[in-house]
Amino acid sequence: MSVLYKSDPVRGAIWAERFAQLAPDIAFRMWPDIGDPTEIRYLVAWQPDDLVLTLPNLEVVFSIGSGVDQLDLSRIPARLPVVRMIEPGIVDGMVEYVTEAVLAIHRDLYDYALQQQARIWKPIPLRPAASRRVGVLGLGVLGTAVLERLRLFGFACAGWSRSPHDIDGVECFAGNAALDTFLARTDVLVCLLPLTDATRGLLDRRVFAALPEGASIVHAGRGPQLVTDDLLDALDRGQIRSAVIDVTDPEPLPADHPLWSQPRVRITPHIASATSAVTAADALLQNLRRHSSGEPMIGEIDRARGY
Ligand code: NDP
Ligand code: OXD
Repeated sequence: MSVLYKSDPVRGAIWAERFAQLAPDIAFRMWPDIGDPTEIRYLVAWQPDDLVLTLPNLEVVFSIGSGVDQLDLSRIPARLPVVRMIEPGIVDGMVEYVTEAVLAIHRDLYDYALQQQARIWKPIPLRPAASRRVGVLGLGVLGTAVLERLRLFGFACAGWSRSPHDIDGVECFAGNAALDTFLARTDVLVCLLPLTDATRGLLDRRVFAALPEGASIVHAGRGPQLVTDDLLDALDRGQIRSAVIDVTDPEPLPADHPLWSQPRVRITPHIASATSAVTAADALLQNLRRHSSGEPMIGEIDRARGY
């Protein structure tokens, strides 16, 4: 039985070593060295393209990342389960990124950066965290972990998801009918939604208008969820005060894009988090064991929902 890996070769070398140590019975192959295609039962890739169709005995397709929007599910036969990556390294990275972004907004660091450029020494009154309302779009693995950390600072925390959730210390809203109520109580909006037909273009002028005037956003979901022209307009009008943007459409963001020169926007190149080599190899091994013993795998996606 073989696992075929098609992604970053540096991470692949670490995985090969981990497999040799912990699962010497499983052959770990790195694309394009696929050996006998009939031996391959598992494929791990960011974008497998048509490779899936060349492996007659394939049993599972694993995404190397948390999201699966980069996969063309219509080209993966319906009989094959598709599993996304759930591993502690991705969670830790996202918790760090969003916590830093929310704290920077909360402590007025965008205002101080502008004041520094103008050599202005002018304290801004400190607001208690309890008076800052943070709202997270998406209460999945990442959104929940982020809220659990933000709650410890004393922020007034809320979250929005498709189905109802119950998280200690977090006001939970569910479904489209509750979106406006959630937005109206949110000073810092964090997006951690998967990209699906329902979330594409969600961060638009309607959503910005439903937030309190002067709200901020932290976007670490997927670029196509944000309507950039609407954000630029909302920034111009002061409806949105500042934005931390990790994902854009397209990526990389073109050098002449107007977002780059916005004084109250911070852009990072899709680095909010990433699959961490060792913990991800262990998560994959755990899923391979689950699959061979007939247990449900962790992170299997629902094709109908798209995440
Ligand atoms: P999960 O699948 O665990 O959670 C997704 C959440 O979004 C769920 O709470 C789900 O609701 C909610 N959701 C989905 N569709 C809708 C909708 N139409 N309306 C309301 N809520 C919706 O995903 P993760 O938390 O693991 O990851 C989220 C996303 O973060 C990834 O898909 C990826 O796009 C992005 N990401 C970005 C990274 C970066 O570096 N910038 C790194 C890793 C991930 P419900 O609970 O009801 O199903
Ligand atoms: C992911 C990402 O989905 O890095 O894992 O964006």
